[in-house]
Amino acid sequence: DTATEQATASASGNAATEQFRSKQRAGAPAADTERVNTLVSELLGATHDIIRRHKVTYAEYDALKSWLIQVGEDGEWPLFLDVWVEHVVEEVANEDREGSKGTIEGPYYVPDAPELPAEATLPMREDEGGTPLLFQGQVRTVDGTPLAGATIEMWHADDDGFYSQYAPNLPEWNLRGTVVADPQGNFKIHTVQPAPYQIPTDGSCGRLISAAGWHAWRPAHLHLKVSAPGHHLITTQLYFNGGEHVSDDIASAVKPELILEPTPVAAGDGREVTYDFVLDKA
Ligand code: MBD
Ligand code: FE
Repeated sequence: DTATEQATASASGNAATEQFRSKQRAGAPAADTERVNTLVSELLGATHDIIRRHKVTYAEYDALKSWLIQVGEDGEWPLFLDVWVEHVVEEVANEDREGSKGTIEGPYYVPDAPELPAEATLPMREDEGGTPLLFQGQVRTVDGTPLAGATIEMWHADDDGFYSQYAPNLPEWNLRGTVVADPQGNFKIHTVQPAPYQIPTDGSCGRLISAAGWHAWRPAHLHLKVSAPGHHLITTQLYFNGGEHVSDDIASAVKPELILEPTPVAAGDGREVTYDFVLDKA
């Protein structure tokens, strides 16, 4: 009975694993023996140092082994890696960019969301919960030239903290869209404010979080990919000033440049905010 189906760690984890596999088939780099030797040797060396320094026991070694096996069974490798590792990969990948700051993609991006005009409402349910939010801005080059026809892909959790295609009973493209900016690079996206996101507590990542005494929360966030021909795509997330967990994101993906300060709209309910994107030349 789908009406009573629950969001589980293994359902969302295995969906993220499948999504990752279909993306990866398109573009895995060839192995570079020298590089693999260096990186894997250093990773193993760091592990050996930790074992010696902390006198890791067989019981702890076996606990690690069974946890690693279970991460795969839960499909939670994308979640684990994107929460605890991706932020440093993103930092290194984008350290020379001059344009807008980006941050991690996370495990819940789906390509080819429905294309929408420059002023649009993201696909949502008739009774979609959450404070209405108008997110508007302009896409420009580093020297200030508007980027006509730039695309702004946006995806985010709903007012219950769930992502379409990773939780049951949501329309396929709920709160996901590809907005095409107008000839001046402008866009206006009507959506609803997402809720903070709690990492599934019933899977392997949840077990790690409770075993280590951490919390499982990410601040409320909008995910975006902004691109234009001849320019570097920016993958980013935007947060809400004063929101819970903005200063202690479990995924370490908040930067000061990524915090929005929406204001109440003059007429009607809801809030609005303007945020511009500056893209580097490719
Ligand atoms: C998310 O929604 C997310 O954006 C990241 C990075 C990790 C887990 C869930
Ligand atoms: Fe997210």
